[in-house]
Amino acid sequence: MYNLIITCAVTGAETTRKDNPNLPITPEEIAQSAYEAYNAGASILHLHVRNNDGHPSQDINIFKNTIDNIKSKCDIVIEVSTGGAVGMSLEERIQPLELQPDLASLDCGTINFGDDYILNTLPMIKKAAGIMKDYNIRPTLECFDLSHIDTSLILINEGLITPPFHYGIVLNVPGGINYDIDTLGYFMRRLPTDSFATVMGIGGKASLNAIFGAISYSAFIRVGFEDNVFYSKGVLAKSNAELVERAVRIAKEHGCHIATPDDVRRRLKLKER
Ligand code: KMH
Ligand code: ZN
Repeated sequence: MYNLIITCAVTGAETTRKDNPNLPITPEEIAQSAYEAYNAGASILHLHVRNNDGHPSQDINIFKNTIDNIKSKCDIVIEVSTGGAVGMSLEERIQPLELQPDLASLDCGTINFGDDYILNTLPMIKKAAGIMKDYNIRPTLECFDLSHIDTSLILINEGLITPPFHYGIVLNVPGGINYDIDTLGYFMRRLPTDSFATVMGIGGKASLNAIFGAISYSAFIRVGFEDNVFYSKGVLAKSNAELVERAVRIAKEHGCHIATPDDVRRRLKLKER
């Protein structure tokens, strides 16, 4: 059975304390939540940060403070978000790349995002990919739609992205493409050979279904408050770690091994630290 990588997205940009009062917001809270998720079995942290009033921010100093805090606790692989929050400019979103993290999300296209939208034109995507290449940061190619996979192929053909390719398949964003196993299968079949893929279902039901779907395709899992704040229907999750613990239980029942951060570094060929 395969070695399964679990990413935890502990905060996100759009989730609020109204959605779940246990949402970590300050650098200290985010670091503590990341540490608990790591102890539960997460080997990658997908990182967004907030400013003092809880609003999403891509401020490099807040990222640095948070990353330093996390690194003092554990060696979880850090994937900074360059998606940021809806409405942010590309320049604002790419600030944390200067910290040269292990991984960064690279959103591969434009799509509805609830009542809003996320904007990623081809020139914007190429610019972010070029900076990641210069800094030797492995992108997680976040695809919210099938067309985004085709866009990633353009980047690959132009040499902006080199193997091994790590995809993030994001299904069930409101206004986007719904999660179901057939749809996931279609996405998986469209990936370049020898790609790695992490599957994310947005919302309680899709998030849980996506765990089973990912395992059935020998893919990786992402859980956390960015994607889903519920443990079960109408029941809020107590912590990000609780969601990771459940993913670990399901994966182990299937016979999977749970990847460590060093496994991730080796398999995704991340730069030497
Ligand atoms: N917050 C969304 C607008 C990413 O991190 O790359 C974008 C997002 C994706 O969360
Ligand atoms: Zn994100």
